[in-house]
Amino acid sequence: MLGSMSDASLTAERLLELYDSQLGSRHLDLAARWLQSKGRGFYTIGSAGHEGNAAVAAALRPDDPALLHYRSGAFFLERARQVPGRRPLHDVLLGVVAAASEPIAGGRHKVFGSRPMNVLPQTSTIASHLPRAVGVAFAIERAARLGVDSPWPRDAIAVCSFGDASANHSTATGAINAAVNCGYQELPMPLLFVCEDNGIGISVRTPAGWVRAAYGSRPGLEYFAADGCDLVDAYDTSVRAVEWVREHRRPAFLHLRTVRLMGHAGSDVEAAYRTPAEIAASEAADPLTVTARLLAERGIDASGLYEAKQAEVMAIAEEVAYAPRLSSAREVMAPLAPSRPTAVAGEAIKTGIAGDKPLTLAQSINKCLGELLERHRELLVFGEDVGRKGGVYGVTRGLQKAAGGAKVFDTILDEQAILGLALGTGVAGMLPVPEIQYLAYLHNAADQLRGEASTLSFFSNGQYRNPMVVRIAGYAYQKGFGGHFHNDNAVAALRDIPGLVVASPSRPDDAAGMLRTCVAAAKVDGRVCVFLEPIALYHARDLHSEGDEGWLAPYPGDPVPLGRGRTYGAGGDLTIVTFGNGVPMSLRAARRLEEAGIGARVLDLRWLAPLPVEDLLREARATGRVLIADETRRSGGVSETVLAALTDHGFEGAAARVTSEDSVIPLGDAAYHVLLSQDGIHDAALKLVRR
Ligand SMILES: Cc1ncc(C[n+]2csc(CCOP(=O)(O)OP(=O)(O)O)c2C)c(N)n1
Ligand SMILES: [Mg+2]
Repeated sequence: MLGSMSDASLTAERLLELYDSQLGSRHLDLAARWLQSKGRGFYTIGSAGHEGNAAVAAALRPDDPALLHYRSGAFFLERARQVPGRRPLHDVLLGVVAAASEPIAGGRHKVFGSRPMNVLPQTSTIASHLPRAVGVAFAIERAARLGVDSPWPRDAIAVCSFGDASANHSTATGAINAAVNCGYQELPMPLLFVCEDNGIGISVRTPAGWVRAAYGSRPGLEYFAADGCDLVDAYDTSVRAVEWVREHRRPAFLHLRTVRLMGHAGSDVEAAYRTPAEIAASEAADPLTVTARLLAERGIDASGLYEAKQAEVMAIAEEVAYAPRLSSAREVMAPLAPSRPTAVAGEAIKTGIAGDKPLTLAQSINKCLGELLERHRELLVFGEDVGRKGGVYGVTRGLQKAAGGAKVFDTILDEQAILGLALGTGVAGMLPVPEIQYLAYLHNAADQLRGEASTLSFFSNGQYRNPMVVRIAGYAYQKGFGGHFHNDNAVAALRDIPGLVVASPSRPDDAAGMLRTCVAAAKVDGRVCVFLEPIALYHARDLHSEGDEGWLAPYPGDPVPLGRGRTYGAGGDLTIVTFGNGVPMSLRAARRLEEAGIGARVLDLRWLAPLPVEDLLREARATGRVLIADETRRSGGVSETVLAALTDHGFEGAAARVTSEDSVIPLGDAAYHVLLSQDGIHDAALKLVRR
């Protein structure tokens, strides 16, 4: 046992305090089950057997940001002890009964979280918080270096905890790899990974010794191991691990061996998959009994403490059982998509002086990023190949040189890590603008947007936010560079994420104006924005004929308001509703229709979320005929939402759609068999007008 380190060992007073946290945690578990039995509680995953994590909290400082495993009751109570004015027993039980007055999630979920305690709430997707934890650890030093106000001091360290089964998840292994890689590059990465190893994940045993075998001797990851049932060992080892990370600014792995008591959750019948002997062995190692024994060995009288804590917790459980819950959809959804359009417009206007030199889409975005980097000290641009190379398509060319490697940098090839970096730097007060190299490669990391980024304000009732603008090069029609992965036109996975802003610029001037609005919405309202850049239009110059330079535009002075479309022409026979590559195709189709005496106007939606419904209805009603020209797929694509918006708002005219097929995009010219085409738009328009 390592408890012999005299300066680290617990005093009698501290031992009693930690025991108090352990007891509180155990009784919270029991009270949660009691509340459920009374029909008042909704959450019974407990911390029983893991109460040794109180020692980890005791070894840390309350300004060390923590992202916690769901068995962190004792950690939470112990940290609350270090922060004045907390009522953690109340708060946890308010969470269990989904009370609207619960201070972090406001009744939206039972999470361990608290802004004053620097505990960031987690979703129940195991390990999904680890990429963010890497980002938080990265941000601690980067914010200080750039002079950005961050919630955490420069000598803080980040901690994240997770279970033994979760340690196998690719999200966990990816995050640990990202942290080790940073350390290897000698970038500060003060992150303590805490694996609470109870030997099982629901019913599946972790092979004996596996966690140590996997993480015990990894170069660049300092390994510490302790008996999590023995408070003194857990504390002394935690102190060593925390001190090591704080001093070296490198990642470490604390392997805390625990037991799991009372099953996975209240509903779990352990006897179905564990022998009575196994269950008995866990109970014999109960950390509460072990601490009581430690106290007795030191001659400290702890009798009656268990019962006293039980009475305290049960009284609170009775008190909160009927606390009011969220009472309307409006109340539930309030933190999802904060929107202060005037403030956003005010912020967006501050960048950008109109230019007169015609630019391509790529040049316009590049210029805009340069200005935004100059204006915002906290803005970061990162991703694969964005730094030295300046992007696969040159969109970030020259930015690293101008803004410096601390603000514009290449990352490892891991989209999950890229988004994790955005999540962590975002909560730390920075303004991340990560790039995902191709739309197809967002999908392997989409949970970081869906499960993490877009839920943080929901599960923290707006107290935490992770502003970001994720630039994604996407859509099809690339000439000479074919195949599905570089021509992905699937946006369904983005369209239904609550609160997510999806920008889809087509023209160079709109792109800059929209990017400025996205960055302003991220800064002002903490919004999560996806900025879909049509690769095939990056370097387009012409619209109708070679050399007409119809797709160049001067740099704009004004930003584009969120959720507002752009109308081309005033034709009275039909309205073509489109976006992205569909815009120039529709404009060319409209010209042909005009030659045949048919007047078409073209509405570029510009924003796929929030959809510009007002503009859509106005332009639809102006002609009474709508053709949706949609380069995404027929199923799950944008046309579905446009049709639904027309129906929902009582549009009584004719509506039709022409889309890409429900197909994966093949290599070479075969792609054009399945993609929306200019001729297809033209023919569908004729058909609609002649209906
Ligand atoms: C990504 C994901 N897959 C599946 C689940 C369902 N699930 C919840 S907890 C759990 C087991 C986790 O075991 P471990 O990491 O050892 O933590 P423990 O519960 O033992 O503390 C599973 C499979 C989940 N929450 N997230
Ligand atoms: Mg486990």
